[in-house]
This record gives sequence, structure tokens and C-alpha cells, in this order.
Amino acid sequence: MYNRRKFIKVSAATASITAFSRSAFARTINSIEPSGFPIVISTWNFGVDANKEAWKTLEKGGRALDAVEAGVRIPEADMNNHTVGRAGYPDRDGHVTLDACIMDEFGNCGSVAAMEDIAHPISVARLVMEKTPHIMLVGDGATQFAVEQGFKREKLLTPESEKAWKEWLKTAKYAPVLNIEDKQHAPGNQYNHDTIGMLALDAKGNISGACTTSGMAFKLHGRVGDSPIIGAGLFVDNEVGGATSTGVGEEVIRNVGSFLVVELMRQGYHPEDACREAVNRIIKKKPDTAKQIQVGFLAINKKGEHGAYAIQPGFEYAVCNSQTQDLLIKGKSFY
Ligand code: SD4
Repeated sequence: MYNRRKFIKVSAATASITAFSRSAFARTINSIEPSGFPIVISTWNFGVDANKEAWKTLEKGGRALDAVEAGVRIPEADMNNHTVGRAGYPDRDGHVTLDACIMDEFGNCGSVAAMEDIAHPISVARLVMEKTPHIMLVGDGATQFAVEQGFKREKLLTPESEKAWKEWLKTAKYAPVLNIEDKQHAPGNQYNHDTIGMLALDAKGNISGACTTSGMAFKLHGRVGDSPIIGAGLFVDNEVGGATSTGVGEEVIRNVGSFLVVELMRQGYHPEDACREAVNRIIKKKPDTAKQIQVGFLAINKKGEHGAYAIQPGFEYAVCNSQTQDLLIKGKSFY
């Protein structure tokens, strides 16, 4: 239940968040940026370029749904990105299987999971939403639907991904890294990040969200994480706001994480406090597991106030609005 005393305490603790820009004119701020809309936010530093693409739609007064789809297509197409889309790492059997979902201001949603051979799962998810009576298509059925809709069928396993997979096969140990963007895991490659979750408020104040990933590298064939599951990896409610997640999806699904964050905001929590509470639930339920894994939540409310919170340090999110195009904010964490 909503605990007002705790809420005030937590709010006071949110006072300092550092942020920096990737541009030459980097700046640091000591509080969360002013809000308002239009605005787009997204997970990890590859969110900066994704947001810029989304902004092209938002600044013209376009719809948040179009903005988030266009935005997340950027990392989906990035051949240096091994955790989202086209060049994602495969599962343990060498199949690249992609997950994505999208949700609009009317509560419409669409999703694809464990889909192979199609580079832009987010656009397929949108068509599932718009052209079928269903919400989720998986595996061969998702690929078949995408091909029927005119998507190109292509083998997604890149030479780099194949090399990494063959290297992994030597030990075949499934051990998700805490933050895959750590330099030691991604030498010299600043675009090697995790799932992208994006939330946008358009000029009318309507909200939409998108989430897309290749999931955990070297997972069991057929494994689906939180990212394509409405309520887990993404949830938006046009009365309240939206939330999305990144990290070990199993723990997010267990707690219906993004739905939980939105419901906490409905009760009055600031987005960052709502994210913190969702993280706390994960830690409380599985304290030993939580020490070893990363989960981060990102949220925005209808005023355009935003915030994030993660289990481990290292989570960051990108913000783009009329004042700032390339802001990156370091999320706070439990540890
Ligand atoms: C999943 N949540 O498949 C995704 C992966 C991810 O940081 O976000 N990794 O569980």
C-alpha cells in the first residue's frame, strides 16, 4: 500500500542525479531535468541516437506511437549492437531470436517473441497491434506474419555474433553480465548495450512506448524474457504515464515490473520512486539472486517527469526534449 512517509523520505533522497551529454558541451546537473512535453526518454546511452530519431516526429507535432517506433528502429538496425535487433547475439543453438512490443495511448498493444529472420521486430509488433485481432505472435508464426506483411526474410547471424557464440560454446556457461556495456565486456564499442525501452509524450500529451531486444545472449532456444510482455517489459496508461525495463527479464516478469511502476505512479509516486519500489520488490523476493543480476526500470508520468532506478550501478537513460537533445542521466541503484 502507498506509504506517504516513505514516499516523502524517498523523494528527498532523489535530490541529486548527475547527468552528462555525449556532445562536446557536456554538462552536469544536480536534479532531474524539468519536465513537460513533447519529450522522449529511453534506456542506455544508445538511447541518445534513438531519441534523436524519435524527436523528428515529436517536434513536428507527430504522434508518440510513430516516434517510438522510428526511434527504436535505430538500434535495431545498428550492426554494432549485439543486444537489439539485426545484429543481436544468438541463443545457445546459434539462432538469433528477437522480442519486441509496442503500446499506444488507447491501450492498444502488439508484440512478437522469439521471432527469427526479421530485422525490425518493433515494426512487426506494431502491425500485430494494428492488423490482427491478437496481441502477441511468437516464433514461426511471427516470422510468417512478417513475411506476409512484406518484411524481408534474412539470416541475422553476423560473422561477429557467430564468432562470439562459438567462443561461448567452449564453456557454454549461461551467465548474464550485469551491464553489458561495461568496457571489459564490450571493448571499444560504446554501442554494445542492452534492451532499448523508449517512452514518449507527444505535443498533445499522449503517451506511447516501445521495447525491443535480442534477449539474453546464449539463452535456451525458445526462451522469452520480459521485453515483449506487456506489463513486464513495457506498460503505458494514458491517464498515468509509462514504464519500461532492462536487465534479467525473468525477475521482471515475476513482479510484472512495468505495470507495477505505472500503478505506483497512479498512487502518487514520482517516477523514480516508483522504479525504486519495483526494484525493492525484486530484491525482497530473491535477495541472493538480486546480488548477481541487473534490472533497471525507467518511467515517465503525464507531466513529463521522469526517473529510473536499478539494482546495480551502471544503468543510465537518455532524455530528449525541446531544450536538450542528447542528455544522458545516470540512474541511481540499490547497490
Ligand atoms: C531480457 N530484458 O530478455 C531482456 C534483456 C535485457 O539487459 O534487457 N538485457 O530479459
